[in-house]
Amino acid sequence: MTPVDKSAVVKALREMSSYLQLRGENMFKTRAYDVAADRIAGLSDDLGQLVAEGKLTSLPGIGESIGQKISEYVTTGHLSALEDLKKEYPPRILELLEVQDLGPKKAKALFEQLGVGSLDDLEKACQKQQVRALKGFGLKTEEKLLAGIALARRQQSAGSRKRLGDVLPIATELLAWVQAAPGVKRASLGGSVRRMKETVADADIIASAPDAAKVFAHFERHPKVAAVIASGESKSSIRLTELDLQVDLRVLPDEDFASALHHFTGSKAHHIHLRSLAQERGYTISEWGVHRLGAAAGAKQEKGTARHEAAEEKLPIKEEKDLYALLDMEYVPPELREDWGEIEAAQKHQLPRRLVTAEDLAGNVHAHSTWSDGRDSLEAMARAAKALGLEYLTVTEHSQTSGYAGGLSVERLKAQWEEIDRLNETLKGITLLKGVESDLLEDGSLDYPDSVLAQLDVVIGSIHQRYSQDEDAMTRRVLNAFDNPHLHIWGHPTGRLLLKREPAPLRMEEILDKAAKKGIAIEVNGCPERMDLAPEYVRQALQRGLKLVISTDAHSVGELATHLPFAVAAARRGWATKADVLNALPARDFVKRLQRV
Ligand code: DGT
Ligand code: CA
Ligand code: ZN
Repeated sequence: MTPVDKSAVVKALREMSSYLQLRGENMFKTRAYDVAADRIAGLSDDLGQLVAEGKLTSLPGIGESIGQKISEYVTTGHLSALEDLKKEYPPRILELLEVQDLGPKKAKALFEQLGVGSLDDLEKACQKQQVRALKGFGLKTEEKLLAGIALARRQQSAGSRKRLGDVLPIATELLAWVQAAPGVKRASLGGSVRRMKETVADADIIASAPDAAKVFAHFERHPKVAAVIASGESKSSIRLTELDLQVDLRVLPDEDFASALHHFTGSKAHHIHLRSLAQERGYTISEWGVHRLGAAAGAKQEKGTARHEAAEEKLPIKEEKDLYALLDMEYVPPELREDWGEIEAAQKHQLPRRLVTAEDLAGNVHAHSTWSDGRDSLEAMARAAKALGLEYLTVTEHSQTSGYAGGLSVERLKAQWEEIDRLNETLKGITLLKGVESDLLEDGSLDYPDSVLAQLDVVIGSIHQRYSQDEDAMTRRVLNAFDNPHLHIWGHPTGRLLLKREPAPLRMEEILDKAAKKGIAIEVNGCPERMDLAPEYVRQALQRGLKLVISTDAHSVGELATHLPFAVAAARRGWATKADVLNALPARDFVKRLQRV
């Protein structure tokens, strides 16, 4: 039996609450549905079993009436109370509740008095200045609502995507599960996850095995599967209880594995470009493999004919590199497959010889301990870095202005130096470098006097506050900071938080030009919420000859390791090689290269 899709139950309960709020029901009644939804979402027991045994109401927060509704939904797939409520409103009415500053009472008034039933309706009503005339609204509200609509739209379009950092661990777990399925010979992640794109819509897995049905049966039995969305001859799609993530698995005969893997790795843009090159040479590339066009190929293109089978010769592709070799191209690593110039470079054999890897790094840069807002002691961080085989760790706590993050006063900073000296004496095989992550203040000055900064090995400068500055002010702030000769590294440069906060407005080319002139290194930050700098800017930096540091921004022992793949991926997607990365150097050379005075 397929386990019950808990996320569908949770969604139905939340919708019940929203519709009841729109109707103006009292808060206790509507809250009860939200409480029940939270309870089900956090449930570790099997919901289907609880329903079957009639034990739902034994859960705290789930009363008789809501318990019955959950049972109805789980056993019949319908919730009649919800369906009745939906009939009373236009289909997109709940969009209104996504708008900031628009509660259920106001939404109710907009619907009843102006017939507003969607974001689009609301926008039109605001533009026609109808909203300000309603009782309890006004000009200010109308303006706020327009801004809220824009924000809600952005969230809608982002809402379907997820951060790579959240998806990669679970996708990797599913991959291992598939690899253990009966008869599986080869298996790999595909799609945007394999390309290590910062945000992804779903996870794709490609596998080869003689009997696809057996692999699908195993796949669909993974304990985290909430629902099987579709199960066919060559593809199975499931949705997981975690993240509501969809995972598509394709299983093919092993002779088709490499070309299928290549196809389902994408990107679509990379493929479209590659396909036109193939065509010029008389080949077709598709999810069914690579074929040489036969003499009769043109005639075979009528509708209904399986042209890939009939008059065309299928070429053996054992590995992805065979496919590129056929087109006289260098192998293109998945992270570069975006049609951002990698195809032209591969044709000219001008791709980077070898992209940087985690193993290339000698030191871990940008770490916080309990001295500021980290969760582990400095000694624990040092031992963990050593256990990871690293030669050095840069200690870069927050600076004094970041009081909320435990930023260090000058006295505290100097006290930390004593501990660092002591640890460096007692711990063998790992060197702690004295550093700081200094705020770049509003005017771009650093957060400590020059005399203090001059005593540090590593000075990272980051923007943490006053993100609301306009492009001019923000750009000047960064340019000014580069004039301080004690600044070494520009930390998490654009300040973006994936799916949460846009990059700060910056004139990036002007900034990178100055960084190149001044010898500032650029951080590629591996915190999975950041992955900052974005690949296009990493490339622009490298084209100017700038050096990178690949950093973890670790706030705990665990993050020293878990953040690293995302920093490396971001650098690779910007075409970085070992030679571009300063923390690939031994400690002494690393510090020497950072110094500007
Ligand atoms: P996502 O899921 O939006 O984060 O990005 P992808 O790249 O994983 O896209 P997805 O999952 O829709 O498809 C996986 C790969 O399959 C995609 O990268 C290339 C291939 N693919 C899908 N649809 C098409 C298509 O219409 N044409 C071509 N040439 N390839 C496609
Ligand atoms: Ca995908
Ligand atoms: Zn920071």
